[in-house]
Amino acid sequence: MKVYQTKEIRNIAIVGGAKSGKTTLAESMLFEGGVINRRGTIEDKNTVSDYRDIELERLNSIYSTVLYAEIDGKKINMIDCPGFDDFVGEVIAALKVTDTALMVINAQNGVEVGAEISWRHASKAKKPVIFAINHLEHENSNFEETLRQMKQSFGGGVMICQYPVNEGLGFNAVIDLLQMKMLKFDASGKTEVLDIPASEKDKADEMYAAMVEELAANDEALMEKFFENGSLSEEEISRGLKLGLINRGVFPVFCINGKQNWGVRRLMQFICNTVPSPDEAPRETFTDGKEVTYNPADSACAFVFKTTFEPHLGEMSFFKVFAGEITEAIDLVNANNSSKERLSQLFVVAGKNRQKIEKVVAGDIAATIKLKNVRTNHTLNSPKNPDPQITPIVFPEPKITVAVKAKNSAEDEKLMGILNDLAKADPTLVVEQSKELRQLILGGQGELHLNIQKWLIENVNKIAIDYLPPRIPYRETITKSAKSMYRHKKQSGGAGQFGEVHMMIEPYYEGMTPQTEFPIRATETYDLEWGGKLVFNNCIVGGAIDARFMPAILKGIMEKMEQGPLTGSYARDIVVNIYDGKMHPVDSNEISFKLAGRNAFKEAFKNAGPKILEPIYEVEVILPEEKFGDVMTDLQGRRAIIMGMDSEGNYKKIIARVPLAEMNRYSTALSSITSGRAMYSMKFVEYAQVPPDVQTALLKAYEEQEAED
Ligand SMILES: Nc1nc2c(ncn2[C@@H]2O[C@H](COP(=O)(O)OP(=O)(O)O)[C@@H](O)[C@H]2O)c(=O)[nH]1
Ligand SMILES: [Mg+2]
Repeated sequence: MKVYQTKEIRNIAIVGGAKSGKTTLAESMLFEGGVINRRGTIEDKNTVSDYRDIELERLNSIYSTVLYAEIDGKKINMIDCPGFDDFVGEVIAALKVTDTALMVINAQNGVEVGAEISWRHASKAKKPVIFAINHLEHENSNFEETLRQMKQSFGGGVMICQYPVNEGLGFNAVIDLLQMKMLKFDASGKTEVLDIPASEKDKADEMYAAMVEELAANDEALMEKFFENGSLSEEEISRGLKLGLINRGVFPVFCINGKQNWGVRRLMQFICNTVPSPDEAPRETFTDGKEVTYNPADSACAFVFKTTFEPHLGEMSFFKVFAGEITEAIDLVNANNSSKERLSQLFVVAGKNRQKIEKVVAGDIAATIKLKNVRTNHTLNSPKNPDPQITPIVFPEPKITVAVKAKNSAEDEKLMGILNDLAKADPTLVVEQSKELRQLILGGQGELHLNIQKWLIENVNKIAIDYLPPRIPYRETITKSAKSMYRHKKQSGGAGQFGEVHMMIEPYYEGMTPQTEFPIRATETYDLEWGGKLVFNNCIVGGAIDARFMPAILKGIMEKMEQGPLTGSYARDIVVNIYDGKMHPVDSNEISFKLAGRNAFKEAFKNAGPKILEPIYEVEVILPEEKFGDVMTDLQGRRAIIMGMDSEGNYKKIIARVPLAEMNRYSTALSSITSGRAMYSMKFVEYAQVPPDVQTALLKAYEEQEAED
């Protein structure tokens, strides 16, 4: 393959709702781009993009696939993205390294939630967007309505560049306003370029005028020309489109049929001629705020956006070159961990097909294998300029967690290794061996996301596993003050043990006034690892307990804080005042005071109005308006407190505070209520007391569990 220069490269993320036709369009683009000489289909399980076992099994893209096509002296790098929200991490990573999003919209369904989601991410990444409308040959396809929804969801910049002539059954022609020609397609995938027929002339003229005016409105210089001449030249239109794309004022719309390969070459030509090359598009930045250069003469800088494990090859890293050139056998430094790397082999990749290449220049996308110490989000630099880091991709936090267990516990360790590899390839998976919950926790973006991992672990790695609900990280605290005393005494043969502690405990809160019943001689405040505080006051007068025993008393209390008296959960937000006690001249020692401290604390805790606290999350749900009532009812059944509501286009937003214990399987419930048209995110906000009935149930469950153990 020839070495493409920055200006000859286009990087496109193919995004949109699940099943809209992205992978099928990519297949036709590969065919037109000379990568394959026969087009596969989803149904025949032979597309280049959906080649992994799990994708063939499900007839769906699960991972993004890096592809390329060569056409008209240009190279189009494409990343075909999955459409389900569960795999949104792949979309976010793809948008990071591509310069334009190509969104596929199914004219039967209009704007689907997957399109809304991709739009949001493209907007966040400030990427130009072009639209390809397909499925126009169906009886119930509706171009006008689809367009109306697009304008409503994506704004007035949505601009028709092509419209269908004979939409519905028998569809085979579009008017191309940029060429002012009719494109007629036939079953073999051939395209005839014809003059616009008389019957379409008026409509085409009118739409053309509207398009030109919109373009002019997007740029002052063009507006002047437009007023001068009453129209724009072809060259001015092209310039206007490019400008409009770059400043996200114009979002051109094309018509395609990926399955029949209709309109695909034309779309690719538009991409070659008008879509910005990497150096023309909005620029990515380094962590210090500087923009990337794309200068091939600068020292090399590449950013890894995707890591996969390929059969027979091992770990594969996909990267975009942000400056300089990357050649085979180049030495690089990892800016994130200073490790030295040598690139052994360099590939351009189209799905499972790879082609070796000697060199790629700034703006291009390529892959390499067997790097030593590189993960997604790392920047690799020439040793001449080793430090700059590209701002990392921000992956979403997990929305759903499960506890994972190997059916055969002998395989637990192996399972941990596999999970870590999965998380390396998919940064939206989070694996944690939780000491607190005593479970191996896997977090992901939704039930489908986690089920896919289960399938992989069971079918590829051959380990049978169970998913269990994760335990809830409850906390314990007190609501009023209480006193206690405990004497630890053991005098049966040998050295004895003696320690007596009197304490008063009180609830801690920010800005509280210290108690005045006992003089506080020394105070220590501990920020607890699990949140909240412990304040430890030494109020001993007259040497009732030696200062040297204080740390032992504190240790005893800490032990009980770590395994709270009510349910064994962490305790928090407590002030302990040690105000009296007794020592024995011979038998007192640290262990005695530790035990006395622990037991006194346990006693006092019981009488101090103890309460169980549960984690509360702020949940943001975006849902179609007509499902508002159902979603609210479901939330109320989850002890939710509604904090706010809002409208976004056809969508409503609900913000609620919900106990984590009630969020189990929420993604599934929400998906079934809204037919998959809603999305949600959640983040921890605070700990709050559980209602009395919940507390009673938790205490009972703990007692039963203790009895069992
Ligand atoms: N009739 C028709 N079917 C299409 C078209 N594009 C895709 N399909 C079919 O729609 C389904 C989903 O396509 P796919 O490419 O997997 O969609 P993706 O999930 O967006 O990648 C498959 O059954 C395709 O064969 C099209 O332009 N016309
Ligand atoms: Mg797909």
